[in-house]
Amino acid sequence: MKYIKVLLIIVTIFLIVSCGSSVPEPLNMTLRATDIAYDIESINGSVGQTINIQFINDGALEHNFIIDEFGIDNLLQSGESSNISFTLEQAGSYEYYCNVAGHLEAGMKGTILVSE
Ligand SMILES: [Cu+2]
Repeated sequence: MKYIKVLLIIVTIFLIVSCGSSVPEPLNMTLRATDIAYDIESINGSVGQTINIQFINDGALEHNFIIDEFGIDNLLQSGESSNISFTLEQAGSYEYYCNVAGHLEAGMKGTILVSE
């Protein structure tokens, strides 16, 4: 009986250690656009991580979600939502923004920080 307990502890430790070195868990999040801002202005991730964003336009105007480096360009009308997925390949800082006239200038942007 004692032997089984020790074995279970060893197996548990092994599982924890092996999980730590694998691909990071996906980040599932909701991002809302209002008039004229995003509700989240900074997203932190790590290399290899997949980001799944449910993008919702809660505003009365149309709003976009663009990340130039990832080729993402997702224009939504008022009340629409869509799911956006991408994987972080390289460390760095990436800007997301809305290109509807005047919105970026009004501060409708945010940053994705990707660490190693
Ligand atoms: Cu906008």
